Amino acid sequence: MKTRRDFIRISAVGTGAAALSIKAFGSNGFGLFKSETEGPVSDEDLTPYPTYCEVCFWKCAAWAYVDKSGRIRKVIGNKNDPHCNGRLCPRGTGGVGMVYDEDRLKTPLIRETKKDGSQYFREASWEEALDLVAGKMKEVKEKYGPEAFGLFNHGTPGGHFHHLLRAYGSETNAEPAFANCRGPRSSAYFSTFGAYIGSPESTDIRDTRCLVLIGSHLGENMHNSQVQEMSDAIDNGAAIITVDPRFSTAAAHSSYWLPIKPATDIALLMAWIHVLIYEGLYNKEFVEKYTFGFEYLKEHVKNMTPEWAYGITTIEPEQIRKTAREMAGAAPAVVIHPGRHVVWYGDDTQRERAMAILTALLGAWGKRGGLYLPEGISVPHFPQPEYPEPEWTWKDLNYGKYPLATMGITTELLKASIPRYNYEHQVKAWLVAGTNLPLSMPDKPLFKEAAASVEFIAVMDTMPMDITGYADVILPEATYLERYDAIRSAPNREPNIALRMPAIEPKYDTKPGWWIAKHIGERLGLHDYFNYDDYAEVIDWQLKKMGTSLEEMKKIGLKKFPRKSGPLYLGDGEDFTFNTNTGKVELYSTDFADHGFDALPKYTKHPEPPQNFYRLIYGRAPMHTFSRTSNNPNLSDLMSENSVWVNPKVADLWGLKKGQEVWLKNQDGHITSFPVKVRVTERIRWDSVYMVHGFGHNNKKLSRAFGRGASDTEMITNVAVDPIMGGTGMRGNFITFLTEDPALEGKEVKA
Ligand SMILES: Nc1nc2c(c(=O)[nH]1)N[C@H]1C(S)=C(S)[C@@H](COP(=O)(O)OP(=O)(O)OC[C@H]3O[C@@H](n4cnc5c(=O)[nH]c(N)nc54)[C@H](O)[C@@H]3O)O[C@H]1N2
Ligand SMILES: Nc1nc2c(c(=O)[nH]1)N[C@H]1C(S)=C(S)[C@@H](COP(=O)(O)OP(=O)(O)OC[C@H]3O[C@@H](n4cnc5c(=O)[nH]c(N)nc54)[C@H](O)[C@@H]3O)O[C@H]1N2
Ligand code: SF4
Ligand SMILES: [Mo]
Repeated sequence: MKTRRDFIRISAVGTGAAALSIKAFGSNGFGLFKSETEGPVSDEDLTPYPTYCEVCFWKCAAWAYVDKSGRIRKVIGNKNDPHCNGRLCPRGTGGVGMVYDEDRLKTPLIRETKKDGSQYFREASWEEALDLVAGKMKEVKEKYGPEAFGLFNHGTPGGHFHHLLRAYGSETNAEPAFANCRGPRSSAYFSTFGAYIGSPESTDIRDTRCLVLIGSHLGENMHNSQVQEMSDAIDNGAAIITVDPRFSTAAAHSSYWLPIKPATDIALLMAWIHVLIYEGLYNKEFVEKYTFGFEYLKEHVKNMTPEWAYGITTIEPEQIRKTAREMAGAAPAVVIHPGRHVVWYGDDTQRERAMAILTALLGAWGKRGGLYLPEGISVPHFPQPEYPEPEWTWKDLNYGKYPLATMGITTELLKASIPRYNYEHQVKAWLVAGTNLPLSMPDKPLFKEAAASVEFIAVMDTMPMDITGYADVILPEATYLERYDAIRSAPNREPNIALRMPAIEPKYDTKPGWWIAKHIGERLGLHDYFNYDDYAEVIDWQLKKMGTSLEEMKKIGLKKFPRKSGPLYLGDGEDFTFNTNTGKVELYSTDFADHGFDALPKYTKHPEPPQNFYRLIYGRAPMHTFSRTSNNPNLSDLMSENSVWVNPKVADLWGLKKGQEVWLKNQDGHITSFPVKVRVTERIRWDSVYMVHGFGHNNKKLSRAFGRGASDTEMITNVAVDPIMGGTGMRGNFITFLTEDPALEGKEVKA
């Protein structure tokens, strides 16, 4: 029988220790993967090179071990790294599959049109590809100004292109990882505490007595160190409260599972706040000393009783009281996990505010077992000229609409690319670096229209992902194991940095992102911004300024620095000024009030699925990252397609059998391009269906991923926009089942 612990533990790969017991992951992580077939090799015959993982944004520091023939044999976590503590998740371990995937982009490609109008990509030299991009950048600058050249980016590769565009004169950029991901929590926590929730989140799960997961599906969502800490917290007897309409991995290890009716979380949160206040369970010292607006809040939640919330959430009043008391009993050592992909229903900043308020009432901010006080170290700027000041930026695209957005909004950049939206500022060309927009942007028709509207698209990627199909020129980047990149520096319990250096030479005719950006920059006369021959020079200069060097970092991979900001936690009764309008934790948000938004969160009812339709909810699988790993030879072996989770009652009603292939059709008549297998399970509520995001690829060049499973994104055409920061709420989409191939029936297929 599984123990609670080994189910979610991340493997200590390389030591042969018992691993995460997700079905497909064996006892010796790396042994599962293809390189093992080349025969065993002892560690003495391998050379380790420091890197940090790029399979997801957690960026775990690691060692890539290379054999004498120049082949990477394994990637193992750096044991000093607080992101991973020496253990990589299955995706990080399998990351080497990105290098050896024979479907990789191998050479620059340029779109050509034949006489008959059909189009294809032809192989090109770097000279030609870089000339083409630089030429278009010059042309756009002359015709429309540099601001009209927009950038979509994600992860480390985007950073080099961001630098290029800033030097060129544009700050028109956006990443799906903001408005399609964590944006609402940034605005909510900032307006409450005057501080952002960074990445990794400053959750002190290690020492918590109670962890509250509201949709955060840790264990499937593989935030590496958090999953490890959660496993330890469970062993130490911490209570886990999971709120999820689905019986998630986390729910299976929880003391309480609250199978909430989707879209009603704010009602539950307000009822918890009601219980804490009206049963006198909140932290009075914390509230008195540090907060603003308690009396308003008390009055506001007066009638938001557990009985009121029961009618909305379907969670029994007694469960609501019991879980609130559980939190109060553990306070201040309570983590209300802020979540990460929090764009659900369009009122997400308000839900995040309610979570922040709950944290404050429990006195869990800046406390052991709650949220700790993170500290990072800044990496010095390499000597280069100031960037030119653009005439307009992403901020102007949001202006007057989403006042509390802290970054560019991807849908705004798309709309600004379409003339019929008549934006004052128009986007005419795109650079896309490390983001797969067709699978990550909701409202695919909007994306397609925008892509068809712009004059030029350059895509830098490692794989022939769906986005590359829209490119005029494709720039093949070397994988993270083949290149230098920016120094990783992220806030944590202790400031720390990690180095990424090439473990092997780039395979095929691929180049590192820094090299591509530099050679475009040189062609634009921007040499002063690219005043180095090798990015190693930049890193060495920065490291020396920080009191170390490239030479030292090559040996250690990760370096920690002493804290300068004081202890990890707030002392009892210590004075502290918060960076808000009132200098206090704002239970009542003056910032929201000033902008005409509700200063206190309130529950709003959202549309329900029509008859014969079910709400589409989605999430992660431990062995995949979005759409980027579905073709990875190691990881597709572990999970090659997704399925649609259907409650047995619904399956009965429709006569659906386990493993049967169905097409999904949404409320707007869109049908999935590919069928998906049914998984009949009690683990999902009857009013919803669930899918793992990242499957249903449309590009035939992905030999393993093409047509495997279905894309949740194709079903997300209704977007509930958050008025506060422009987040794209994606869970207000409803699907029904088609049991016959819609193409055979001659029905119109919109995708
Ligand atoms: N393995 C893996 N891990 C990842 C990633 C990955 O691709 N792969 N991606 C990373 C990224 S970028 C992000 S942003 C995070 C996302 O991870 P989270 O922030 O944890 O994800 P969410 O999408 O908010 O939550 C998904 C869960 O919400 C539940 N849910 C759906 N509707 C509701 C609702 O109305 N109420 C409640 N309470 N729950 C609901 C779903 O059943 C599912 O279990 O994961 C990160 N970790
Ligand atoms: N339907 C739906 N949409 C979603 C989500 C969802 O759950 N469902 N999740 C949302 C969330 S939380 C987020 S954060 C976003 C993420 O959305 P994206 O930013 O689009 O993330 P990925 O799918 O990881 O796409 C990464 C792209 O980068 C490429 N890539 C990988 N490594 C490298 C590299 O080293 N160099 C270069 N140049 N390219 C590389 C991959 O091949 C892939 O094309 O999606 C959001 N959209
Ligand atoms: S959590 Fe996994 S995929 Fe993400 S960086 Fe760490 S090892 Fe890589
Ligand atoms: Mo995300």
